[in-house]
Amino acid sequence: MADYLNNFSLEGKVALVTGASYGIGFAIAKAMAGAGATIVFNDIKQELVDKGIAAYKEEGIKAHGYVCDVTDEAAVNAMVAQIEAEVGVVDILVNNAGIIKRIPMCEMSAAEFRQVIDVDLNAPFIVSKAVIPSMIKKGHGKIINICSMMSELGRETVSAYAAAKGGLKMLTKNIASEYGEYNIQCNGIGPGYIATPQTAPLREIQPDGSRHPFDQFIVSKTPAGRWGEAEDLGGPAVFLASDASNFVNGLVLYVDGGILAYIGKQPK
Ligand code: NAP
Ligand code: GCO
Ligand code: CA
Repeated sequence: MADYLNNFSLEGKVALVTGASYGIGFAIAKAMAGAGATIVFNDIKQELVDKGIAAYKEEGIKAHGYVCDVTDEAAVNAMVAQIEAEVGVVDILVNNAGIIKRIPMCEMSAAEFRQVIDVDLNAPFIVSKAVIPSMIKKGHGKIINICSMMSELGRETVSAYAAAKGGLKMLTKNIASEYGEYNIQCNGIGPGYIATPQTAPLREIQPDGSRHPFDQFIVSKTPAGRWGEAEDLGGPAVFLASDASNFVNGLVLYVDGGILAYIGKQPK
């Protein structure tokens, strides 16, 4: 039994998790470190990279942090070259960095729409393009794109984000199609509603002390009856980063407590 678990080991592998100073990226990186991976992460600001390195250290993880805006192709290429020189070739890429703007579509400017597409869709293209050549040379690679419920469903005010995450689902399938022959597997993880800074506005306690209406709505839409924790994504990420998933390619694995399977609880 124990021997079989070696298929889930990430010993000797270098994992780059973008935007992983905190939140989902941090939790995924922590799980991958627990499976033996060397962790590399980036963030836009040095202060956040420093905070991230300290947070990883507190978890007993010696992470390598780089300042890089993932939408800047030149900066990404320079960062990947630096990682290869200082840490090693990237075996596992997690395209995690992302933003959301919650604005009614007809009130959203084209610039705001483009900004979300830039971070949530263009950047995964840029970073994947930067690491694939070395993965081909090395004879293996894993790319995990952090998709969303909005890769499948829409809702008011998140048009740019849904368009980006829907596109990211198809970019995942296309990378899988185009590079599968080089033993590169590209899959997605579609988190449900996870308690991180990104969703904090949806969970704010109301002035009367009640829970945010959206908070109550999501709990009613989730069979698990709770928000996800970032740590809920660690196991699925380790699976998709390991040899245990070498014949899984082009999948988006939804880690949503059952939201996509459920029509929702009848209001009382
Ligand atoms: P978060 O708390 O807002 O963290 C996002 C991270 O990405 C931050 O470290 C942020 O750094 C970084 N980032 C943003 N833009 C960047 C850029 N241009 N270059 C480099 N780093 C950048 O979000 P999260 O909840 O952890 O979400 C992480 C991923 O999961 C995102 O792709 C999100 O869309 C996705 N997701 C989240 C949920 C959820 O319910 N939370 C569900 C499904 C999918 P700064 O702080 O410097 O901006
Ligand atoms: C929102 C939320 C969602 C989550 C996530 C769900 O405003 O609806 O932020 O988009 O972040 O993407 O999977
Ligand atoms: Ca942020």
